[in-house]
Amino acid sequence: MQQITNHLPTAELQALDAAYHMHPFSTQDDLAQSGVRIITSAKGVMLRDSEGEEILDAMAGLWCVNIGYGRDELAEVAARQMRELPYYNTFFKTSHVPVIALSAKLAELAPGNLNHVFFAGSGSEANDTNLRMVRTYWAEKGKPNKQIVISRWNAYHGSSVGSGSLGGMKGIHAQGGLPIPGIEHIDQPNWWAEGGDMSPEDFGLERARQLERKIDELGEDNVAAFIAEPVQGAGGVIVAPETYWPEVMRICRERDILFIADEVICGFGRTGQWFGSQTLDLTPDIMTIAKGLSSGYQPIGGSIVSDEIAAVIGATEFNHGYTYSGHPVASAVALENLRILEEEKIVDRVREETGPYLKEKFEALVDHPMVGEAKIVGMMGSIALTPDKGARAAFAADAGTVGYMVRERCFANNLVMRHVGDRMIISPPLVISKGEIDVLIDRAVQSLDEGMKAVKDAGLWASA
Ligand code: PXG
Repeated sequence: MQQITNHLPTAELQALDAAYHMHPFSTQDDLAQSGVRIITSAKGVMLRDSEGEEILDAMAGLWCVNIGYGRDELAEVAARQMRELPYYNTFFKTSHVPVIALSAKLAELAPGNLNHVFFAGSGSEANDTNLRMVRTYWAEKGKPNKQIVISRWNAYHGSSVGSGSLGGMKGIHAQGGLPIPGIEHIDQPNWWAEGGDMSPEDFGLERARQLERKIDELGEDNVAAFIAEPVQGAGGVIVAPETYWPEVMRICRERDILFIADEVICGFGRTGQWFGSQTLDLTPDIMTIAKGLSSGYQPIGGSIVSDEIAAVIGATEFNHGYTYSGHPVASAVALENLRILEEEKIVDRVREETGPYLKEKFEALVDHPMVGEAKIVGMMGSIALTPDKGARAAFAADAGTVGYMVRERCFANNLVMRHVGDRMIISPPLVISKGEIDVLIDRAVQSLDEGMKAVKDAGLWASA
């Protein structure tokens, strides 16, 4: 077989990719037609492709490369750990130093009484753990009927059978017989798209109280937990109105419902604190973690659980775990990533310096004629595209048509800024400098200008 290396022409790599590689969340046939962009290396916030183009990655990979690309320290830790102990399991009365050290560090960083970590290989796996853990918790407490988990439409919690069911993405539910039983969804706090004539404050309360109504409808004795992202990520960076979370917290406490904060995106500095729950003043019983835990350098996820849950689960045999739970190389790399985030004060810088700088520039995008609202928390932000700001109108074209056109302009202008429907989203590496933020915003404005022209030229500048 031929050697496949960086030196092959792009077209050949694209053809081999189309022939043999199946892409996640993609239409293979379309990709084979258009050809994929081949990323060959990366440093800091910049990607390089097989044509030698430099691309500003305003998505930190898939919301995960918090410390930026190319940190040798992580490579060295991985190599050292692979030589010393590349693998051992933690199932049968054994443990190892990297997983012990990482668990202790996470207990120190996590707020309140969240002091115990169950590891997984990804966010999806961790949410599958959570589903089984909360149900087991209530069964062990003598309340075996408390089994239903409430989630939100347009939430993303993963794409395995369990986590895809927990999520509220209709496209995921439509394939493979999801959702599984025992999961209920309520509406999301997306004021721009769904708030109608209500003020954001009233709408936030109304959406929170849907949780209360749903619990009453199902019966408090049948509900185990509520799961939510502090800021919805994959759903389009939806920031809830300020009234929403205090009300949700009140309801969870009063109704004796566990709260799972899915921190897979919000965790590890993304919102300007170690966890989104701290930024939004939430008190979870479990936090799901992945992505920024290792800055994507190794696949690792997990659940940080409260003293109370750990005590109840600890009294029985929990028949759950993954071959790679607490993988030594992934654990060592995650620990080194946390050291860098902490010692280089990257989270503090997001909160106090670069985050506010980005916020000012990003929110000013609302002055663009095609941008209706701009929302940003720390380093995750989104803008809503609209043909009519005053009316908060959606485009008449199918949702995502216009967003895709703007995304294509971003791609052409060497900026990775994604679209979710007709919202444009960013989530750059947390190490992005002020100068790089300027480049990001310049390229975004240019792409919006070009995108708006393309939308008008295509006759799509019309309200739904
Ligand atoms: N929870 C949240 C909040 C996530 O964002 C997961 C769980 C699942 O993690 P794993 O590691 O199993 O992928 C995620 C993942 C997108 C996109 O298009 C977002 C994610 C994954 C894939 C695509 O924005 N988030």
